[in-house]
Amino acid sequence: MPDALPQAALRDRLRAILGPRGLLTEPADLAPHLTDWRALYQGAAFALARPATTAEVAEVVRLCAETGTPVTVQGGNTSMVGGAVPDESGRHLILSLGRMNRLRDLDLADMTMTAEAGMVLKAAQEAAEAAGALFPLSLGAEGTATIGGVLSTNAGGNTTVRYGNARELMLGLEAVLPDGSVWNGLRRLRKDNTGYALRHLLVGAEGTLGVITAATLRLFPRARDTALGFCAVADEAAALALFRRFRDRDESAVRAFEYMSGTGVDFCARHIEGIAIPFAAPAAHYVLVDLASPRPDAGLRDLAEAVLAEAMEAGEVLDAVIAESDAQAKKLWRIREEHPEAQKREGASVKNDVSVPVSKVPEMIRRCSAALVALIPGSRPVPFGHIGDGNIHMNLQQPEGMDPAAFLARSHDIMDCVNAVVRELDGSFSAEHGIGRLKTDMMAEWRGGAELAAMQAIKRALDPHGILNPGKVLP
Ligand code: 2HG
Ligand code: ZN
Repeated sequence: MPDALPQAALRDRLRAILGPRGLLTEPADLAPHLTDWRALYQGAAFALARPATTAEVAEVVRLCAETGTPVTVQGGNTSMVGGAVPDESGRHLILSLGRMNRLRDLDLADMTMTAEAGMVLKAAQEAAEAAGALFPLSLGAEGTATIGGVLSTNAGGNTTVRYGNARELMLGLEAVLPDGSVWNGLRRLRKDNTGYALRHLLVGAEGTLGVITAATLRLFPRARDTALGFCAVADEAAALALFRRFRDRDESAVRAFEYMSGTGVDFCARHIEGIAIPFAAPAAHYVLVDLASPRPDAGLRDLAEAVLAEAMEAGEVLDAVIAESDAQAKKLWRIREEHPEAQKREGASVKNDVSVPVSKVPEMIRRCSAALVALIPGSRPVPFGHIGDGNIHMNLQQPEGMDPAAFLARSHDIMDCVNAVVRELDGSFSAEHGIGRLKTDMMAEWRGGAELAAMQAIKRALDPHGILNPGKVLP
């Protein structure tokens, strides 16, 4: 067993490793790192370590392993499931990768870039763009979320339908393992079958198996032709039918395909400045289709017009606008991206980040919505999200006038209600936000038996003292 040290002595040792800029202990400095974006948790920590190099991360983790000190690893702290905040014990050290934000390398011949874990996703996109390439991972929190965070959670977002999740965009990793050893796996190989793929174990492990310090990422040719349509559609099935029309015509051009309910779009128009519904009459269901191609002559606007005309003829699309400029496209995207903020402003809500096979999305939305309203009369389902990859945020807004605390007290009933339907439809209870702290109690039921036993064995083997992100992912 490790030898525990009093916290004052630990702080001194950490300060010796990190210097005064690298270790914060004042309550005001710690405060923003102790709670999550949703304010579900209020944790405590005895210090915040901000290493500037991989060697410093290694020394900090080694010290924590020797002293049995629990470590909460934090990137941009945008987790929706309490994945980046410590528990309430006050025993945790928060390890923030924010200062490790350099671009180490970008290679247009290999179409790769190597970024440190603390680089903000938007900065990574911009670095690729400045070099004339594309790093396609895109999500609402991209202005804050970091490369280490999006890899640790295998983030999805808006472009999964075309480019896959974070895992598919990663070729190699550098990480500090739970004993403080440094693993340099920053290989940029397309083929590398040399034993267990450690890199894939760390992606999606939510910092429980190692601290990702840098990653080699795939780049793509940038878009030279784009078209964006925002459509009112007849129902959920029509939304899916429209997706299939675009996919059948040119799958490679569909960069994003997003669904929104009338309720969510109304919330955005009501609460977010600058957002208006682009149609004369509001609808009950909307779709955003974003097309992109590296070919300047791809004719995507013509494609969008032709497909939308066919879908109107078939009664699937009721009304549609195609953006006339990049500025208008951005404005239409905001209607989708501001859903989380609009839900926050409307009052209390419970999130259900679920996925089902794409073909079953309409049934899932209809059945969950009916079951939720039966469970809590007056509550308002707000399904939205990535219908093109089967991941819908099957969220529920509190009834108007209900006490928010009373509504949130029903969170687990609400999640169970959605999960029961999702399970029958062969789906998953967590599609892209991960398990964090919020969903550990669901793991035994959904992943129990051989699968969970294997995960626990891996955790024990790599982190025998359980110092990295204890209380996250595994029950
Ligand atoms: C999104 O797609 C995020 O905007 C957040 O995954 C979803 O707020 C949510 O439920
Ligand atoms: Zn999402």
